[in-house]
Amino acid sequence: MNAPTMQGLNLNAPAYVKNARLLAWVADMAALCKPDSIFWCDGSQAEYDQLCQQLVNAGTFKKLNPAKRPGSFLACSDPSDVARVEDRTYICSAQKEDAGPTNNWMNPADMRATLQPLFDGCMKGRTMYVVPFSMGPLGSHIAHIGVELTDSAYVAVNQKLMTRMGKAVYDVLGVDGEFVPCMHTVGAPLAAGEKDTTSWPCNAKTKYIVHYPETREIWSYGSGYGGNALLGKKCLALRIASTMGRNQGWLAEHMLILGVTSPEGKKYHVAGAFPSACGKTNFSMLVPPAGFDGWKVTTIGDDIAWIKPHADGKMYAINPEAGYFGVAPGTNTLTNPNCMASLDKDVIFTNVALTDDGDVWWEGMEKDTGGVPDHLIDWQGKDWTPAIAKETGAKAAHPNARFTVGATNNPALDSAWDDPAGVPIDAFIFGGRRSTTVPLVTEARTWMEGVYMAATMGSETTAAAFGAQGVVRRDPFAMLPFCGYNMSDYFQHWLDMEHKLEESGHTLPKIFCVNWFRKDEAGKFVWPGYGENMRVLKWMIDRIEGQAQGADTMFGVAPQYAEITWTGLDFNEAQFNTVTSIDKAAWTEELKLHTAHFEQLAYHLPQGLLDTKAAIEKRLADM
Ligand code: OXD
Ligand code: MN
Repeated sequence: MNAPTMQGLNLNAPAYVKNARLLAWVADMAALCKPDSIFWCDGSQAEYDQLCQQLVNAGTFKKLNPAKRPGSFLACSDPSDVARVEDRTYICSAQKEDAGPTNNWMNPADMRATLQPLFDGCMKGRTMYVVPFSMGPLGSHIAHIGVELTDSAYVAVNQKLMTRMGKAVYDVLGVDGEFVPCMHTVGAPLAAGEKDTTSWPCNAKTKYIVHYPETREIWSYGSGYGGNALLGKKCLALRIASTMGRNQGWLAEHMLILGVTSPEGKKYHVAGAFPSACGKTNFSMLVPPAGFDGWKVTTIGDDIAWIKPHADGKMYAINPEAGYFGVAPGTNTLTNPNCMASLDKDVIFTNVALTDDGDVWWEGMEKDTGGVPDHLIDWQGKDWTPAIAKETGAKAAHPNARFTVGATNNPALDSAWDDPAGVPIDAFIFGGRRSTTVPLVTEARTWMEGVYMAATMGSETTAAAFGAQGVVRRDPFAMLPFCGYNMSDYFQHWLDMEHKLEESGHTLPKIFCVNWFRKDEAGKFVWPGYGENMRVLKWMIDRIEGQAQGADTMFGVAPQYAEITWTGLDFNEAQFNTVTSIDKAAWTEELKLHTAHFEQLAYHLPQGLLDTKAAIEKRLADM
């Protein structure tokens, strides 16, 4: 096919790009955004190296010392562009009720009218990169294709690590295959002859992260950071995919997926939903502690799961991503040795600090090195010393600083991580960050009770999103910022799964609710967390195998002290009671918050959840 041309700009599409709709869309978008040139990414290593060098030349990347961190780079963003912008994120469905009360909404026509002038000429003076990617193993029946048009080379190279990106996608796409069009611009056009005065162009004033679920389009304006810009992740794999899953009978979830293999060689798979920056990456790469000889935990994914019921009676999950975009601060060889090993080479770091010998550093690394460096360049390019930090409180790394790394760097990568069929899920885990109230672990007695636990999950907010931190907000299924449709309809979709699965004789995964973050009266975490979470995972497996009796509580079945494997950990029964206790007064207050939460979600709220709440209230009253 001949490459279409417009306004003197030749599309120059490679001959292997044969999808008519894609070619027409790229031509339309180029006519709208008016880039100086178009670059068709093929996903090769040579191309990655070339773009990284270009980013070094532009000052966006600093090449790290190859003796310390081979193949790795540091980018530091504009201080206004450091996290997802939830208040600028929109679900533009035709009907407001379909976006629901938890999403920002504007009707599609108004939003298109708002965005049109912003995108008109937005790429002037820049290159438009055409980035084809597959979310999920190429050609898997669970996978979907997206194509991102972006004026950010930083986005293109990050997409190479985070997705299956490149030429092979066009083979799957063929002449008339489906793809999700993802438009992205940093929103900083250059006048003729003008050069960038910053190494992180973005639009400090105007940002829009927009989804049209009915037409499956994503339009992102003004930010170059993370989930705002790497559109395969939160925008496609969660917001757009959740609406696709609802229509097609599957689930797109904010969940890690891990494999656990017992010393006898029996393998289990669990999927776990936790709000952003609550340790999903750590949990997915967990190293079993002392006392667990022969147990193995392997990673399938650290952030997102796409889950489909299968004819063999099980739910199968794939990780749509191919890399990790994880929070760096707090990561060290004690909290996550597999992650630290993954970061040895071929990493893009964003907003961490630079050491004097050309390596990276972030808060938490001192636990490995036995102290903090005497001098660093902080994420904003300023000198940083322990004395400055003491005086000003300045962090060397931004609390939401990130690493981007391909999954194949992970020494604990599961052998089935790239299996197009996915892995069968034995249990779902839901967990928030709660310093009080919610016990260490309970198992739902029924699917309905599990959906209730997930639907009412609360969490103290973190730096992953712009805004106040440490405030408890309801984060149902850890999907609050990521559900692409009405949250109550989403609950119903989960409830419908039970019947769909039962009708066809399926085995439902068990559902557990966890909280690693209970604090004592002195404000200290009581549960050691990290690798020690294996003890909780083992109890779950014992429950799956019918080998732990548990104890009935008003909020599910809890472990008895003697049912947890304690070998290698000094954790007495009093401490156990502190993290597992159910306090009547605290739960009376908690249930008031559930009431308020359900009032907000009243439209289409499944009656079964209200009935479950009434049953919990009754059990609480009887306590
Ligand atoms: C993430 C997030 O980046 O949840 O994974 O914010
Ligand atoms: Mn996430």
